Amino acid sequence: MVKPPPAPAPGWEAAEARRAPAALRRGAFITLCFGAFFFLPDSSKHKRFDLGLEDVLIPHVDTSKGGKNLGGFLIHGQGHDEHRHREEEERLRNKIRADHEKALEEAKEKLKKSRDEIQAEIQTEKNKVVQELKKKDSKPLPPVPLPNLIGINSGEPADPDIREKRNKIKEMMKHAWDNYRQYGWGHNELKPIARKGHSTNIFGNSQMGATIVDALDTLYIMGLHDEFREGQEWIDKNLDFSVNSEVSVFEVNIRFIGGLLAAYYLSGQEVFKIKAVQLAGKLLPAFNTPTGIPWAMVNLKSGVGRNWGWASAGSSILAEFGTLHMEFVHLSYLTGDPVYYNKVMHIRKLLQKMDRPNGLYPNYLNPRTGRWGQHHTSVGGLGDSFYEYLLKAWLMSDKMDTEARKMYDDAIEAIEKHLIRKSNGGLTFIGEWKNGHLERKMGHLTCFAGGMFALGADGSRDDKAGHYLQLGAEIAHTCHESYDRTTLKLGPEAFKFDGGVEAVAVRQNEKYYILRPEVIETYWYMWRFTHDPKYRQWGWEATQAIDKYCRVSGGFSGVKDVYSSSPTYDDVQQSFFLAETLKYLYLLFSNDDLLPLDNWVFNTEAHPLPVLHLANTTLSGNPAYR
Ligand code: DMJ
Repeated sequence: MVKPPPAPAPGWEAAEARRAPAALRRGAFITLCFGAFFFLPDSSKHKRFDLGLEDVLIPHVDTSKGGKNLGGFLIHGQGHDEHRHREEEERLRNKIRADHEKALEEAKEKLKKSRDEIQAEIQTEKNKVVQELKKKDSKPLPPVPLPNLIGINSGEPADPDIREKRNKIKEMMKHAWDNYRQYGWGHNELKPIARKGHSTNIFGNSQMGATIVDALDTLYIMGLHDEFREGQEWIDKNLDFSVNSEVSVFEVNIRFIGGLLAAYYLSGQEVFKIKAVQLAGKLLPAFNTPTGIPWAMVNLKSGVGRNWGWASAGSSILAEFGTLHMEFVHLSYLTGDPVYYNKVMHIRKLLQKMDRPNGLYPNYLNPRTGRWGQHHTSVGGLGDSFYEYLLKAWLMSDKMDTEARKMYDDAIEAIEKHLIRKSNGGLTFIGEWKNGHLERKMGHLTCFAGGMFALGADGSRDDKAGHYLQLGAEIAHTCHESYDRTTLKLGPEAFKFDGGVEAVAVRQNEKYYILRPEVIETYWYMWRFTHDPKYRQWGWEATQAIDKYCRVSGGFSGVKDVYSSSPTYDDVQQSFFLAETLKYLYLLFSNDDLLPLDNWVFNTEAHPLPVLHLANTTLSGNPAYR
C-alpha cells in the first residue's frame, strides 16, 4: 500500500514513489542475469516481483464516483486536473521505459565482461549475503552471571619428581600440538607419519579443525597460552558451520560444543561461546524425527538427518542421543533459550516411559517408532556415556537433578546384577549383554566405568559409597592388568575372560591401541578419591609406554598390535589424545586444586564444565529465562 501524500502535488509524489521500484526492477534484472539472485532470501525475491510492471503501467483509476484513485492517491476535479493527470501518467510511462532501457544496456555491458569478471561479481554478491547471514547469526547473547570458576590456574605440585613428570606430559602435548600445527593445521586430525591432515566420517567432509577445538582447554590448563591463542585465532577466522557436510551429532557435541564451552569458561573469550551456539543451532534439525530422538548424523547445511547404516533396524544409538545433556543444559543457560534443555529433557522423559528388559537400556532405539532395536546392552561402545551423563547431569546441577541420579542408580543396579562378574582369576569385569546372553568381553572404552563408579559413590543409594569406590578400584585394577599383560604395556581395544584367557585380546582386530584415554581417566578419578600412589605409578607406566611406542617425529600414532615387539603404526593422531589422554595424565600429576571436582564436571571428551548452581532442574533460576 502507498501512503497518502502530504502536499498538493500528487503526481510528483507518485512518480517519486515509483522511482524506487523501477530501480529495484533494474537491480533484480541484473542480479537475475548473473545468477546471484538465488542467494537472496525468499522474502526479497518475492518483493521484487510483486512490484510488477502492471502495477505501474495500468493505473488504478476509478471514474465512476467523480474522483480518481491512482494507486491509492485520490485525485479530485475534472478538465484541467484530468489533463494534468494524463500528462503525469505519460511522463511516468516514459520514465519507466527509460529505466528499462538503461537496465538492458547495463546488462549488455555486463555480458561483455569476461567469465572471470562475472564470476568475481557473483562471488562478491555471495560474500555479501554470507556476511549478512553471519551478522544475523552472531547477535549478542544475553548476559548471564558466570558460575563459580574455581581452580583454573592452580595445581603446581610441590614434589620435584611429580613436577618433572607433569612437565614431561606437557612436553608431549607440545610435541602433539606443534606437529599438528605444522602438518595438519585446520584439518580435523593429523597423520603423524605421512605428515599431513587426516579426517574420518564423524567430522564430515570439511576441515573443521577438530584437533584445535578439542585441544584448547588442555593447552589452557597446561599454561600453553601462545598455542591457545593460535587456536583461538584460527577458530575466530576459519571455523565456519555453513558447510555442506554431514557430521555425527554426538561427536560434534562432545568434541566441538563441549570443547568450545570449556574454552569459553576457562578463558572468558566470547568467541567460543558464540561459535558453540552457532554450531548448536545447526544440530537442532537432527531432532526433527517422529519421536524427538535425534538422528545420528545431520547435514550442517541442509539439516537433513539420518542414521548409521550399520545400526540395528535404522536405530539411533543410546550413547549418542544420551550424551547431549551436559552441553545442552549449558547452552540453554548461556543463551537463555530453553530449546536445548527441552530437547534433552524430552529424550529423558521418553526413556523413562519405556520398558527396560531386566532393567537394562538396550543400545538401539528406533527414532521413527520409538521402539528398541536389538536387545544389546553395553557399558562400553554404544552405551557408555549415556550412564555417565545421568550421573553428571546430577553433579552438574549441584545435585538438584535427583531424577537423573535416580535413573543412574537404577541403571547401575541392573548393570551390577546382569553384566558385572568376577573372572576365575579374581578380576572384576563388565561384560556385554546380547539377547539374553552375557558375552565375557570388556572393551577399552568400558574402562572409563571405574572412574564413573568412584565419582558416583558419594550420594549413592543406601549409602553404598564404600561399595562403589571398591568397584571402581576393581575395574581400575582389571584395566591395568589388560595393559600389564601386553608387550608394549599399552591396553588392547577389547579383552576376554573366557576359556582360560584373562584380560587379554584374542582376535587380531582387537589388539590395537589408538591413544585412547579411558584407563588413564579411571586412574585419575581413583587418584582424586583415594590418593593411593599406585594410580600415579600406573599412570606413569602408561605415559612412558606411549612416549616409547607411539611417539614418532611427526607426532603420536596409534599402534596396531600391543602384543608385538615391533608394532606397526595406524598413522593417526586422534584429537581425543590431546583432549583427554594428555589432560587426564596432566591432572593425575597435578594437585587437586586444579579443576576441583566439587566445581567442575568433565564431559565425556574431558572438557570441564562448571557446576551450575541453579534453583532447580527446570533452569527457572536462570535470570536469562525470565
Ligand atoms: C572419546 O571421544 C570419548 O571419550 C567418547 O565418549 C568415547 N571414546 C572416545 C575416546 O576413546
